[in-house]
Amino acid sequence: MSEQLRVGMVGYAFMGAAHSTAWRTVNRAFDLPLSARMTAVSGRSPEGVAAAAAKLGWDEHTTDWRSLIERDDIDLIDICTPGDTHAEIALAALAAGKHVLCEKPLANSVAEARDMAAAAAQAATSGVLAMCGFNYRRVPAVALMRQLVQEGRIGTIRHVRAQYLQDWIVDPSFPLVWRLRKELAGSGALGDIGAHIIDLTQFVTGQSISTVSALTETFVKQRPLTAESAGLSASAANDGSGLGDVTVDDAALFLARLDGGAVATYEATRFATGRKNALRVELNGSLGSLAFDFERQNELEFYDAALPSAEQGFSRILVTEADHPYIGAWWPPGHGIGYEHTFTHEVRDLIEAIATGQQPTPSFADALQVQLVLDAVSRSAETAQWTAVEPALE
Ligand code: SOE
Repeated sequence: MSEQLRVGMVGYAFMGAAHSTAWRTVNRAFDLPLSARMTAVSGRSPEGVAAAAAKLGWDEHTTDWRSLIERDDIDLIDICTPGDTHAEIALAALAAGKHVLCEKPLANSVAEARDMAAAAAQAATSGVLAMCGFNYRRVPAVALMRQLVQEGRIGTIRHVRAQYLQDWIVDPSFPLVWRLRKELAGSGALGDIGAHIIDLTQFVTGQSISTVSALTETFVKQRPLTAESAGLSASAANDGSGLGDVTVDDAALFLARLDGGAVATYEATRFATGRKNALRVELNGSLGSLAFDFERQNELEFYDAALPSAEQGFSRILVTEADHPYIGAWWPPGHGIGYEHTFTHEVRDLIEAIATGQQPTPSFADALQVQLVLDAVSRSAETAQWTAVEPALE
């Protein structure tokens, strides 16, 4: 039996369930130097956290996240709470010498993200490691996309076209859940799903966004109040408690320049009726193009302009073969994988990094850079001006 990595998880809703699945399956799929142990989960509701622990497979449960950090038999704190609590929990965990996995976006403000990145850099000097959970980096087709870019297969990247389209709040009677409240979520579509395409495009291109020109819109300005801390599947409130203000964006669109010379368009919206989880990225380079759509996540489109012209055309690579990133751990060729596997791959890479003392990616510094882009987009939308992304180092 390998040495253990004992995990304490804070939060048990959608992301908590996804992370639990990952911790539960990672050692079954991958041979790793450390074996994940689901030691304890915390949450605010005593009944809720007890039920979650039983359902998701945690050994113990508590309503006090600080008690997880105080325990000697926990090595890593996994933060799956709304953004308003990330900084406090992560800073406390790092100060106590616990490794940290923190859901995206890293924080609700640049100031918090800077504090977290500084604390992570400090902790790393004594071998305590932190990672931010941008799970879509670990879709095999996305990892293959990055690999092909790095191998020079599409040459110099000229265009980046990125969209993240959902439709779960199109109905104006959908309640005012935490993701629609700025004090809890930081921002709306921008931080929740725009952050993913910012991270993902920077990851696959190896270029960073330097300037942006943005607009944001809130289409439905008030929604039924809800007592639940529910997420995407919340039902409309009918308790007569009235309407509350939506304080975040429903959609965020921006143009950008990347520091490697590419120009880019980004669109993040929860009002793309009929689009459920359409995270799409297309890259056009001097030697070819690559395109990915999460609604067809086991596929990658590749146009190879190096082929004789009579043979050129977008080809559809089925990313289900043993020599594709991560795939060899799963099913026989051609069978494909799903959303939950991205989280399993994430914790697989995190465990490897911890076991070998390497910095896992995306680091808190990488996630701070995403936060700086989110901030530039918000400022640009407010001022209607092209806006530079602040440097990470002050
Ligand atoms: C809601 O928009 C959400 O759950 C995001 O918070 C996740 O990060 C994304 O993976 C799916 O959609």
